[in-house]
Amino acid sequence: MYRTTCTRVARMAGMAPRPYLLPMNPSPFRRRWLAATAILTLCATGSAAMARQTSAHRVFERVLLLESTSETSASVSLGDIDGNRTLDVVLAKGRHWPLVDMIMRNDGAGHFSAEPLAELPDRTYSAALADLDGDGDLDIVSSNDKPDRKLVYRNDGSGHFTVSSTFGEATWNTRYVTVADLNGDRRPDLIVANRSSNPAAPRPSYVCLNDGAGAFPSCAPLATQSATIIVASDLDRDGNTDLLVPHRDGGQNLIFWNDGSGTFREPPTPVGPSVSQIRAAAAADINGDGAVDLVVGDEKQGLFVYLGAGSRAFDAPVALTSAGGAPYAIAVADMNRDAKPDIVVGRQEAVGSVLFNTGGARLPRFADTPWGDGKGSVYGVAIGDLDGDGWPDIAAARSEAPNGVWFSGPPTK
Ligand SMILES: [Ca+2]
Ligand SMILES: [Ca+2]
Ligand SMILES: [Ca+2]
Ligand SMILES: [Ca+2]
Repeated sequence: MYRTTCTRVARMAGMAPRPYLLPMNPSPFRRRWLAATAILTLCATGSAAMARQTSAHRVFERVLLLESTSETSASVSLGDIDGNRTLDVVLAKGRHWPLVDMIMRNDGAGHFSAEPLAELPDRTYSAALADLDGDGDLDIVSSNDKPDRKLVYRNDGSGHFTVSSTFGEATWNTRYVTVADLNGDRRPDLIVANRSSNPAAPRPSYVCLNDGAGAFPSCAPLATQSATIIVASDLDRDGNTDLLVPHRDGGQNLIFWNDGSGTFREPPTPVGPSVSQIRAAAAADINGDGAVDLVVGDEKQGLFVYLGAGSRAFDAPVALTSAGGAPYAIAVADMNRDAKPDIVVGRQEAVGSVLFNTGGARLPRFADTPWGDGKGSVYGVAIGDLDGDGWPDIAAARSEAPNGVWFSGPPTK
């Protein structure tokens, strides 16, 4: 039960749910860092008894800006990079313009010290944390845009990183990378989203399997046109992690079904409107019926849920909020510890939303609590308890505004 709950919460938090992250028999070292992650914080607080005591909504008013400058960041990731049981921050910076990626070490009370991930600036859209080589510490994979190489950084165990290999081609228009064990060997594989805004010149996204030692020597294409996010989740609950590839530039989203070997031979299933412009998406069982649902943020249409209907089918999109501003980032996590997954949204030049899940029946319902100052564009959000009070906080990667953390607090009234 414990493991099932933790796996579900990990999925809700948008974190890789496979055994390398939550092993049945973790090594002592891995057990230590697992204990320090938000996953276990969420798990530990997700019991029904706790839920009854803590169902009030939370507010996100206390802010810590992580930098004084307003640059171009697109992604933030959380994990204990140095094994001291605190959740550290990795900021992917640059987008089209080269910048140095940053690590922010957390003292456990939500105070951060910054250091560069590497000396050289590059055009990084996202950086994902995972133990790629199986030695018990979190490594980093960064999805640089062309013409930069796509990099794998190995952790020495103390949170110092060196480039150990590259993956894919430097010429890819890469916008995002995520990690999941696609072939069941307990090593995380890479899923890489590439963009093309020209329908006449589609660009495939790619799956790059782990060679077992944390390198990714070959990649296989997915038949896609343009993507800036890919969601790895077992969407049909057959035990194999599938891939939702939302369309970024005017086409239809596709789901690629994994046969368990990390290959995707079946024709992909179209889902959602025939015209989509999606930057952000997540998968989780929002309404608690056992079927995985899809949450998508369409730049022009707004925020929607596609409820899972079973048998690899999804219901028509349902709009989630009338709040303005293009949704650029989405995370799903239980923000008020009532055991229902909530939705955190970051927007372009508008305040974000925490959509507290108040539903329980077939159609989901939400209470919209704003967060953020509405400045800049929130390209990435990550959820975890950064100040050690047991409540999940919001870390935001922004462009044209400083990166920051919005801490969870009790309602003021
Ligand atoms: Ca490692
Ligand atoms: Ca599956
Ligand atoms: Ca559902
Ligand atoms: Ca909740």
